[in-house]
Amino acid sequence: MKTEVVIVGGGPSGLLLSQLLNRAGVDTIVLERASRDHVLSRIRAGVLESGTVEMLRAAGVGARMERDGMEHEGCYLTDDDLMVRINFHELTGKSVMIYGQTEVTADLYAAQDAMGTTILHGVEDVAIHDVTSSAPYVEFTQGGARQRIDCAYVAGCDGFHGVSRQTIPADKRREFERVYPFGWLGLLSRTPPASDEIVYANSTHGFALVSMRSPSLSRYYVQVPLTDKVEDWSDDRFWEELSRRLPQQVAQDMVTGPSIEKSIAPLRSFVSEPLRWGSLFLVGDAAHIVPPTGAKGLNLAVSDVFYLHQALIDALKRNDMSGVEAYSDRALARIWKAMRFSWQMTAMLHRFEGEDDFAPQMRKATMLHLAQSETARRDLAENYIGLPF
Ligand code: RFL
Ligand code: PHB
Repeated sequence: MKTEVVIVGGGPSGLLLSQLLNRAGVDTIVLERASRDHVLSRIRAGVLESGTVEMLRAAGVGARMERDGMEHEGCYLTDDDLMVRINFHELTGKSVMIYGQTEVTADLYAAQDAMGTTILHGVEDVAIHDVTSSAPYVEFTQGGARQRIDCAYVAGCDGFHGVSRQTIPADKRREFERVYPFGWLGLLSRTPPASDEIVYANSTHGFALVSMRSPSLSRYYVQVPLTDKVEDWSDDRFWEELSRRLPQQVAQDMVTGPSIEKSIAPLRSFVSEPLRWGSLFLVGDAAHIVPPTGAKGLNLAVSDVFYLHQALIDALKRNDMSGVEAYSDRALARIWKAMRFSWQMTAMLHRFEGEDDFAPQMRKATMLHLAQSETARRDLAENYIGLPF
């Protein structure tokens, strides 16, 4: 086989890149290890920055999001019973969209089907070859047969555990990592959300989050020790712990119900540099991970795709290599700012096991400062709604 760009990974990064490139007349093949149903069943992000919303519209996949997404003009941060509203709209003129990653992915698959692009599922043992030569190629196994695709470029959109990052020689890579000593236990339930806006709750019992997917579908999280297993958490235990951590005026409106999904995700900050190795580019979770506290994971994947799709179109259609050469530095500059924000939000809102008495006082003081200073709220809002691309 032959194509212009092989895209390894059919998650949100890979699908959006394929969508944008094909619309510009660039030929791609997406290689995805899992089945489409599996990709669509992973419950993950829920908050889209305004720049992400614009990108999805520009990619021609905005219609269902416009109809079913929920535009939020603010969110709450709380410390025990103190609630601080961050009014994004007033502070920045912008808002965020609540629309699940599963829906974004479903819209992208539908658009790709309509365009007739090539997405191969169930591929195994992807190997990326000769990306520092003028003739790169990718091999993989599908249905027991080894296959080869010759191409001009390879986009590594295969997530944190993918093969793309490992293709860059270890002595040419630099990795930066911070692992947090807790995880998030998430629960999805067919109940009306306890708040009409997202609530990031800091409490003496640890962090909790109120989020949603629709007016009748709630998504909640509680901070848990890394040693906890999902089986340790009955639905009853989850609801009890959640209401202990939320301000009384939020907890009192909470409607409980059976869980549809429950899972634990560890929290980590991770960046691998550079993002380019010859004709191979790393995109999204393949290159970086943020703790979910700032809602930046999916949004960063989209900004990487923004820089890369322009770079590849310029290279393939206009023979202009400037975007390809600048990709790593341009994307990393934005990535590190989102890393900082996600790390800061995580430190501001979580209880760290074994911490001293000073730490909760710092969190409380940060929250009081936010309550009293419009400058502090504007800074948070500007980062939350998303820094410019
Ligand atoms: P993805 O979504 O991981 O997609 C990568 C795709 O590549 C496939 N793949 C391979 N395909 C072929 N060959 C291989 N060797 C392959 N290895 C992997 C995988 O099957 C998969 O389909 O990365 P992408 O596209 O960069 O998208 C990034 C986002 O998914 C991610 O940043 C966010 O979901 C992060 N994230 C969250 N972000 C938020 O903003 N808010 C959240 O609440 C939130 N919750 C989460 C999350 C990530 C989680 N993970 C990765 C464990 C919760 C979880 C559990
Ligand atoms: C979610 O709705 O899943 C969600 C919302 C905000 C976050 C993280 C996750 O910061």
